[in-house]
This record gives sequence, structure tokens and C-alpha cells, in this order.
Amino acid sequence: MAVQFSEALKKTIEEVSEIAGYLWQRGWAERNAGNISLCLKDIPRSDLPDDYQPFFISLPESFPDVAGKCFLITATNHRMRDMARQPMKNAIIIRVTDDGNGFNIISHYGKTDLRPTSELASHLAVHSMIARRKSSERTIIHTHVNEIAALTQLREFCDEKHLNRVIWSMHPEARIFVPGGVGFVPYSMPGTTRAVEATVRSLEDHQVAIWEKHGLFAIGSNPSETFDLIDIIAKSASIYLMCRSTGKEPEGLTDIQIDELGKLKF
Ligand code: 2HA
Ligand code: ZN
Repeated sequence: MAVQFSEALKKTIEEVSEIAGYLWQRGWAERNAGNISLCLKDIPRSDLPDDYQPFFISLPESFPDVAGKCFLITATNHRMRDMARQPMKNAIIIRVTDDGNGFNIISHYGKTDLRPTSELASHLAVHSMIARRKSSERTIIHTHVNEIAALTQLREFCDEKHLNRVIWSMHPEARIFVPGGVGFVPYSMPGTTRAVEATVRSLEDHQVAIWEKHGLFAIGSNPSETFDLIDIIAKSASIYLMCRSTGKEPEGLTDIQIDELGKLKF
């Protein structure tokens, strides 16, 4: 028997699965690539079954800043394309314990073989940073955007300034809708402390951290807005690569044009 979720939680799960489908359709989520997490508003006890047995897993390090918080998070070794169709067979809801040293699986009555993504430490570290600064982002999406993986195979784009210049100058909307630009995280083994720390540092100043030769990690207030950010960045990178495939260097918007777009108010 499945756990009965509130209507609000059901809608949230639907929204995440819709976005998971887009990641797959865009070709950014091969095999089990990518992961999504969402910090849930407190789950009322009434949303949990009376007899639920929260399954406990300890964390290799403590995350006190997200103690007591609940997250919907994609499961390790599961596919985004399956998440799109059957979200709760491919994601779990966890609650970080009150001491931050572990978490309980609170979906599936705690009875499931599903385990959180291999990038759990990156997700919890970024949610912790967001909690410390009390900003409104609740969603994290990691995905393998082809255009970004391709661009960062070229040494000249493994540079924050150069990357932002390309992203902002290839399409007017990019300057408007990615106002903080992107951060750049040099390649390191995914999931390692080094990668996690560099990602958190990068997301302190940007909504998107580009992962060299891998993809990106983006934060936003909800799944749709987070996807929009990624979509716009991918568009700019793709226009750049299309132009370059003609053998020519694109002209791009000028600094003045980019500044002018930066001053637009909505
Ligand atoms: O979830 O994409 O970087 C699998 C990955 C790890
Ligand atoms: Zn990845």
C-alpha cells in the first residue's frame, strides 16, 4: 500500500516528475545521470501513516543546518525517464534527523530498497548553505547538459569570465534571466569533498555552477524556475556551438548591449 500524501505534496511530486521528463527529453539524462532534490515544507504528521517505521541511515558527516528538514530526492541508480512516469518508484522522501547526523526514509513506510542519489552530500551541503543564508531556493537540479559538457571540453571555456561572456552575449534573454551569471567548478571526482566544497562556494554567488566536463548544478525556488535557468544557459551555449560549427566565430552582443539588458527592470 502506498503512503497517502496531501494534495500539496502530490502536486509537488508531479512538478518534479514533469521536470525529470524534460531533462530526459533534452538528452541531458542518459542512463541514471543527474539528480533532483527539493526541500519540502514541513510534512505534517497527518501525511505519514500511523504505523510508519522510519528507516535510519547515518551520514558520513553532519548537516546541522538542515536538521529536521524533509527532502524529496531522486534515488541512486534510477533513471530520470522513469522518474518522469513513476516518481515514487524512483525517488524517496527523507527527513534529516534532529542532530543532523543521519536521515530517516519517511516515504514508502520506510520500507524500500531505494536510496538517495550518490550526490546526496552535494545536495545537503548546498541546501545547508541556502538554510544558513535564509534565501528562498528550495530546488536543486544536477544534469548533464550536452552543450555545457562540450563547451568545457575546450580549455578556453574553463574560465568563469569567458563562460559568462559566451552565455550572456549569445542571447539577450540570458542576461535578463540569468542575472547572476554562472560559476565555474574545475573538474574533480564527483561526490568528493573537494567537489562538494567547490560547488557550495560557487553557488554562494551564482544560481548555477558549471561542472567542468560533466554538466551543471543549479538552484532555484521551484523545479520549473530551476529548469528555466538551465534551459536558457543551454540555449546560449548551443547558439555559440552552432555558430562555431560554421567555422566562424559569432559576433555576440557588445558589452554596451549586455549592460543595457542588465539594467532592465521587470
Ligand atoms: O546521479 O549524475 O554525477 C548520477 C550523476 C552523478
Ligand atoms: Zn552527474
